Amino acid sequence: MISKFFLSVFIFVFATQSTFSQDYTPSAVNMEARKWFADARFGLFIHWGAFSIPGSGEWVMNDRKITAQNYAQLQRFFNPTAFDVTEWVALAKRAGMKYITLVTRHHDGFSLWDTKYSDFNVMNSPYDKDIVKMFADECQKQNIKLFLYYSLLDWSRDDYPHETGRTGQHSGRTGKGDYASYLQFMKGQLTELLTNYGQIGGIWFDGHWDQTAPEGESDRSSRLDWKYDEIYSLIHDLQPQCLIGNNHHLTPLPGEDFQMFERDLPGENESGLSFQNASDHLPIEACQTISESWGFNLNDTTYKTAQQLIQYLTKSAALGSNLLLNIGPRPNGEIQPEFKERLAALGSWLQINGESIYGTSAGYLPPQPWGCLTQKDNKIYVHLFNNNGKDILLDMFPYKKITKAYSLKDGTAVTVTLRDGTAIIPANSNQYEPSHVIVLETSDLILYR
Ligand code: H79
Repeated sequence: MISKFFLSVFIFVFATQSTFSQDYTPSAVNMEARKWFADARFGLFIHWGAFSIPGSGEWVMNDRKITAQNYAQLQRFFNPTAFDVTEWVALAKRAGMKYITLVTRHHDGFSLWDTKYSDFNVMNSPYDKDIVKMFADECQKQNIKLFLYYSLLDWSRDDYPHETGRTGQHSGRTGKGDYASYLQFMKGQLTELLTNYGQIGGIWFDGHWDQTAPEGESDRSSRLDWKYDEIYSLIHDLQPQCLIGNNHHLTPLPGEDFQMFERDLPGENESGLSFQNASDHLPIEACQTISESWGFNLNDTTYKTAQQLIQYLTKSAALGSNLLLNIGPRPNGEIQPEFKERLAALGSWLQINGESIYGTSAGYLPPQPWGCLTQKDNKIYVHLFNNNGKDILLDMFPYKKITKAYSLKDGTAVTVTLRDGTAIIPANSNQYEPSHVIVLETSDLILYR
């Protein structure tokens, strides 16, 4: 259990900051930030930038084989006149989200802030405003943490080792890749991001897989030595509380503070990308889209229902994971009404049922066909998705007694019996509505796992 783990670690770990992540000992503030993060459970992912303009998703440059030179034209069109940072941040707040993870530079290389290390940035667009700064200020005002997505892969720069890259092969780059130079560039940009925008909740790296061996080769290791120890110690030296995660689909490496899964919950591999085991000691975050695509896509009109998303959030928590839910706003700065509606529904549900999500740990049983469990202190939260008119059986119930049982939304008592170590919640003749939460208050722990 994460909470138990933190408690024990807090006792033994002091603020020792190692220079190299190989022998990384997280600082006390970093441990505190991990605890905050694991309790937060729900964040907003924002994929937005120059790639939003063509309306074909954030991989458009690669997918349509656009050269870096031609793609650079998008900088002249980036002018999101309808963008209202106050409204975007408020939308996340109303949805019950505790943090925002903003794409600051995706694989196309367009930087959303005032950076001196690349001309391909928002200040050279007609919009001419530092979007990271706008988010940093507004997130502080509305008391929500800001995390920054940062791509390790770059389809536009010559010095990125594109010769060994699996993607971006139609960028028309003729200059030779030079990782020493590219690493300097990334360090410069990360230093800006961690110096000019106040406290940053975390850095979310992506793109490692671009340098891995092709499908079919058993060696999944990187062809490139990314020198993560240098990157990670720079970040932790600048902001020790800043959490580092890397979407490399591997077991977490030294220096990383959380583990992420893309379009999968821990233990699943529906995306075909999630081969890694879930960490038993780091906070975990699953990221997922509301529609199909991450970045704005005109063809993408299939939205998951509010009910599916509520249940995905619940299942994430039941597996001990956060959910980072994505929106890919329109190029003009509008957010699709379909996204807004779903976020509002999640917010309304959390208003009533938030206690069963925030600060909880995984259920003692894994998710079941009827729903799943989360736990906190002496409470077990039973999330009913669909019991199909059948009794709910909680086998190997870890407590001797159930002192109280009730519906979370209105406190109505629920009859639950405990027989031979199985708690039985009888099928309700009125059939519970989807995502109904029943609280079981317990005493006398039998086993804790
Ligand atoms: O930012 C979003 C995506 O753009 C980015 N991560 C999320 C959060 C992302 N998209 N795809 N991926 C990460 C991984 C993609 C891997 C693959 Fe491939 C691309 C599988 C097949 C093509 C490169 C080539 C890696 C394996 C083969």
